[in-house]
Amino acid sequence: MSDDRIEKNPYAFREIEAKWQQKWRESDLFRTQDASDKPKFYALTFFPYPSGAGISVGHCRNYVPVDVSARFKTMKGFNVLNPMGWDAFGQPAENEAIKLGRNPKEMVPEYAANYKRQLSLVGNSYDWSREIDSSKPEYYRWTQWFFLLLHKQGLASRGNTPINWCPSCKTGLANEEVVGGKCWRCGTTVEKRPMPQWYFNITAYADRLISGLDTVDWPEGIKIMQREWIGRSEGAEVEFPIAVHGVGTGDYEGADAYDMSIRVFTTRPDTLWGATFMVLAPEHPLVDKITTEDRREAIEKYRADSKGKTDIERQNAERVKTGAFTGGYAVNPVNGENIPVWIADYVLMGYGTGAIMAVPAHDQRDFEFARKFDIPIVLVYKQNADETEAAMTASTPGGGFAAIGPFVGAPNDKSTVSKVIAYIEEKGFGKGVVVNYRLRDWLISRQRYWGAPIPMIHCEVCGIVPVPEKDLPVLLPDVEKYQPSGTGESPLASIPEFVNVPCPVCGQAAKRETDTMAGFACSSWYFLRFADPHNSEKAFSAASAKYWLPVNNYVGGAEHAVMHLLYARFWTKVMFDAGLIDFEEPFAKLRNQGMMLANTPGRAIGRDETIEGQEDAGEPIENWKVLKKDELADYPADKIIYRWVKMSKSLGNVVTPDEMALKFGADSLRVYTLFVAPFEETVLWKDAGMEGASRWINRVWRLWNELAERYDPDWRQAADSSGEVGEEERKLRRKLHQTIRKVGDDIENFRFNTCVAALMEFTNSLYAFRNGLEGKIPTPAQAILISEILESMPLLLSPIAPHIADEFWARLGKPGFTFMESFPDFDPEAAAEDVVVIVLQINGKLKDRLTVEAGTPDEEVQRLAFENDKIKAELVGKEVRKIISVPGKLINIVAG
Ligand code: ANZ
Ligand code: ZN
Repeated sequence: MSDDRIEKNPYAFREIEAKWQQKWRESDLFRTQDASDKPKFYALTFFPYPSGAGISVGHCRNYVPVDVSARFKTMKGFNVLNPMGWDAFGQPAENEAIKLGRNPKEMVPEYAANYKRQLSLVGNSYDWSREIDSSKPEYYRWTQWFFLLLHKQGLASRGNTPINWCPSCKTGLANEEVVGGKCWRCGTTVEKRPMPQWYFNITAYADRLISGLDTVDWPEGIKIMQREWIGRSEGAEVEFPIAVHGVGTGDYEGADAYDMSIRVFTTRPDTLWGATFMVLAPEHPLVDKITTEDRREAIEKYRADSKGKTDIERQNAERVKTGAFTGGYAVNPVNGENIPVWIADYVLMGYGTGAIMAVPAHDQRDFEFARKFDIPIVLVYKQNADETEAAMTASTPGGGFAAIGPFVGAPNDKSTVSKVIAYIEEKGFGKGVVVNYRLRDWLISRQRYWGAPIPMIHCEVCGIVPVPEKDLPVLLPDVEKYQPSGTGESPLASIPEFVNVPCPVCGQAAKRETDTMAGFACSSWYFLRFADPHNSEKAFSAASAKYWLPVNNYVGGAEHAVMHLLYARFWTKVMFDAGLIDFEEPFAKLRNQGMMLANTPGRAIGRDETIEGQEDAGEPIENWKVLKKDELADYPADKIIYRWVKMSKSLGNVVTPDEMALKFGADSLRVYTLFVAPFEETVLWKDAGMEGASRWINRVWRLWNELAERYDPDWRQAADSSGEVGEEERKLRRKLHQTIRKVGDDIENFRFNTCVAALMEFTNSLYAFRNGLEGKIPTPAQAILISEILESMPLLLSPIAPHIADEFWARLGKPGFTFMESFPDFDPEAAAEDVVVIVLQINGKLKDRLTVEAGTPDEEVQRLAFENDKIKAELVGKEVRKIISVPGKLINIVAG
């Protein structure tokens, strides 16, 4: 196209995008229909906490693809729910409000409005009539209602175990919020504090939380993390009869022949033949009975010493093993041997049965203990035939084959464990059991202001009483000072008007619970509220939940694997059990978007003189200080190090959608976000990529407008009498229909990058075609094809670049919006590649035929020929001497 034409027709994206966004708003285009004969589709992104920083282009990595699939599904004839709302309660909002000296009640709506503006700016098709805010009474009233439901079901209770306390956040934390002993929000080392707290009994659902994972389409990594977090450990309980003090009793006579036995829990019953001693927790009730007189003093002393130690200390693998011998013996049921019974603090009373069989050959703690106290070691599994106990320097938990017992030769794996469990059950030595989960109950109370008040009342007479449902919501009072007190009490405790209430049961003076619920309570059911956001009678109607749920496509970051995603599944199961809903898993399909990193300038602290300017000089992150834009000039360029880090306001490396929409347009930003990498991959933000996307949009704009001069609205009628169809048109039409097919498939499968690539490729083909037309009058068939393409392109582009799509549509003289049109169906005949049939011969005799795409390279055809079943069968035992190939026709294999 001549430059002259470009000048006359530049793509004025700013005006055009603003115009369409306004038209969409005015026509209420994205309002969801509640009742519809269409199949439903529910697309959802983790609802965000609206931070003061607003959204960055990094956030677009989940919002834009979800919007593309929602728009696509709408055009495919689905009734689509694509809502947005605010996870507004919780610490991030409260911390920011404290920092700014603001009231979160005023601050949050402002921030939410900014998010809404930005999300609309990138052209997202949310139904804003369904906007929800978890910090509004009309929402948290139902969060409180769910608390009462959990309480009614016996799943919310006060517990007294020492809690995880973050001294910096000044609140209790759930186990899921403690990462490597530190607070997940602020990184402060978490302490244990004895404080009565509210717990949700999530452990009661442990098995269902595991089995439900088999029914959902989620990334395997997230499923594994959840399974491991729940940590179901299976094993066996085995009975070890206690022998007469200090004296061997000879052959094992069965547990009944003894008046006592020690029951142990083991995950490795297959190592029973190597159990050479037993260990009881010092607190174990049998210790007194077993201990012989000569050992009593030593045992008492050991017990006294271990009293002050915490479980964490006792479990520390680094500690030198300590213990004391009771003087008693037990019988190993599988071989009748007498083995000594010790006490040691590495065995905990609160786990399993508080007693273990010790297998020093295969358990490291037991190994260290045996070496220290000179107790025999017996290998059950040998790594090789020559392995000896004496030469061991550490235990061998895995590998090898059984060298003793009835299963000699069996591998050291789960299959042998199962066999041994069957064996001990048959012999009556014990039974297979599941006794332990790593998962702990979910600590839900927070000593913070900005959350839903826990709707309970403490009465001296009646105990802890739920707030009657009719009195909900328990409103979060306005306060002057809402900073966390650090005393272990929430700021609400200092407001007498809030605290003092009559007991709903006896009417006497009572006190409200002053803790609030963790923000994760709000996000455990919001996906249901979107189905029925304005219901004032219920959290949601049964019919709306039945129609819209479960969520079809759920998108968010992998960091919530064992928090939000586990909690929401738990609440859903509780709701199912309460008969509120008819499904057990809230999110049928989950996808995790990749992060967006920005190349961020900084400098090395302390050693700037030696650093050369380069991308990521490998400087340890703690020696690296981010330079804000206005500081850059203070350092010579070669003293600045660049590294790729997550976009965040605190690092000053945020690129906003606002700037990008202004500079390149929302459609370009969408295209870049989708095209830059596969959806799940981490992405490096590059301005050049943004420019590339914008160039493509402009190319499309110019070409389409040029061709539009030849548009014939009646092309379909003309198509019947189009006359001769040339090779070039046939090829281009094939490309068009292949592109339609690919765009649809790719969006369905979250392959947004290849979807955009296909559109770009089609643009190239179209340019080539157009160049071939230059200076000629198109044939009737060509004119028809051009019109077909002009109509298809806006629809194809619509989910991805909706503004330019609607502009094209309007320029064809069509009313309405592409969003309301059907996504084009591809014509399978037109899309089919040309094929050729290749004759396959051996020694000149026909064996089979092979159908391949025309133009398939010869090596590929030969490869397929050798993979052909008949050819393979015929060639067995023969040597290939020669391959004769006639491209596009025949392959003859000479063999003998
Ligand atoms: C024999 C054995 C042999 C074991 C072997 C392990 C390896 P998880 O997987 O965490 O559930 N155990 C049982 N109760 C205990 C307690 N109260 N305090 C400390 N340790 C205890 O761990 C289960 C294993 O931890 C059990 O299996 C037991 O040691 C130990 F080669 O029994 B095992
Ligand atoms: Zn903290």
